Amino acid sequence: MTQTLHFAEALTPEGFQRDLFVRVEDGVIAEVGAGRPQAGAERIAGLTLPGMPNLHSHAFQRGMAGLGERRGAGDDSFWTWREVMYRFLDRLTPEDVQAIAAQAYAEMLEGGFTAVAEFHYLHHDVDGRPYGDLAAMARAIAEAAKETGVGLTLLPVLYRQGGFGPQPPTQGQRRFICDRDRFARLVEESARAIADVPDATWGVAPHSLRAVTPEDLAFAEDLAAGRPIHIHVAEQEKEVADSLAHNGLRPVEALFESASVNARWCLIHATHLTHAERDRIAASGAVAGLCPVTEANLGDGIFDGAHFRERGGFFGVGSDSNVEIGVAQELRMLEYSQRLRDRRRGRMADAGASVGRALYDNALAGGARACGRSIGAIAVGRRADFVTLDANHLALVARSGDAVIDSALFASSALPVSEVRVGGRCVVKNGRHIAKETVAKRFAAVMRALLD
Ligand code: NGQ
Ligand code: ZN
Repeated sequence: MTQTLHFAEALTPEGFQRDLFVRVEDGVIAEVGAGRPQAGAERIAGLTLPGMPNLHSHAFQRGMAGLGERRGAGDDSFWTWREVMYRFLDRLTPEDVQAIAAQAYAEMLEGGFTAVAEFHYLHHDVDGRPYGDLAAMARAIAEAAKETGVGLTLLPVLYRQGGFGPQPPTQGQRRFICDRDRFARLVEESARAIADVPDATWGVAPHSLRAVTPEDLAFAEDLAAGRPIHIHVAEQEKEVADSLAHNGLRPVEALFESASVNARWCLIHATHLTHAERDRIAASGAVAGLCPVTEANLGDGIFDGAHFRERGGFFGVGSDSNVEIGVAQELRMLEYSQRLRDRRRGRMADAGASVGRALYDNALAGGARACGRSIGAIAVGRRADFVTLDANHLALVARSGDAVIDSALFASSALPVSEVRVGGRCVVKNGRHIAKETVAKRFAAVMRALLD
């Protein structure tokens, strides 16, 4: 199918362009150029940006947003939150997961994310035994992506053990566990499950250095065979201490020791790093997968974004626990965390440059790399993923160029989105997802049944 779109203004790799014509063939940008209006071209007002990839999501956690905000009897931490999370996922069926994921993905699209890398570890039935259809849960994710239109990178997670040691899995982790053979089959069947999701792809995700051995890592790298490979790393200080106690290495050191970390890798969180580790990740071409809203919510700590960026490190953002979902929230929290630590402003941009633009451009490049799909720019050969901002939004009045992005990220609680297209298909109109009602109603029914 051919579409011609006429953007009033759009951000291309060459900068902002007015009256930009884009020809889309089967969801992919086939031609970009300024020119005279063409008959049949659909005109799109406002400023259009390339859609943002969301490089890290656990979609089911949208259903427990806010439920981890009750302080426990003792010290409240990431680890006590994790217990609440395990209790929440205990009873979820594939139908529940599909309903919750669809809601999360619709909100992502409304918030400016056009692609998601789903870090998927809830594999098995409530008793810990595999479903008859091994990829039943992966299929639920695929269906949610298909229904909402978000671009999907599915990352089946390899989870072998409860913690360094190895410790046996706890009761709360029984639904995640696979041996290598079963995992290989799961990956194969997950790949089949996404076959009819437009332009979807897959990779693999060893959950963390806590949950796999160095041998498992090598196995996961082989299975990924050139595709994206994601891992949680150095999110919590206790994790760093446990790693040191286990093998004398910090988590990032251990990772570089046992894997060939390169541009295919996405290191989620990477919060607690030495300067040498930070510089090593930057030099490797791996993407730092930052989830600033979740990292704040869980009390993780602050990634050294300012220095990582100065060293040419790739980074992108993810909504992770989905406690709140939106491009503006993540990028703003990333910049603000640096400001609060450094007591300075403009941490994530070069001297004299727009902070919003620098954040947006960097997160596009890092996010696209982490998702392993041809996305992240309005350019020939890329997917036609567009986010159009509402030019009439009060936060954007009388702004132009970079100032629009600055105000959209810093002066509006959420990105002021009017329209979103994924692979050329319009999925958000007037700021609302086209299936919002259906998706929200099903989500509410599932939540009532679960929490009653
Ligand atoms: C997860 N989430 O897998 O959902 C993790 C928590 C863990 C974050 N790290 C569980 N934000 O890391 O063991
Ligand atoms: Zn995570």
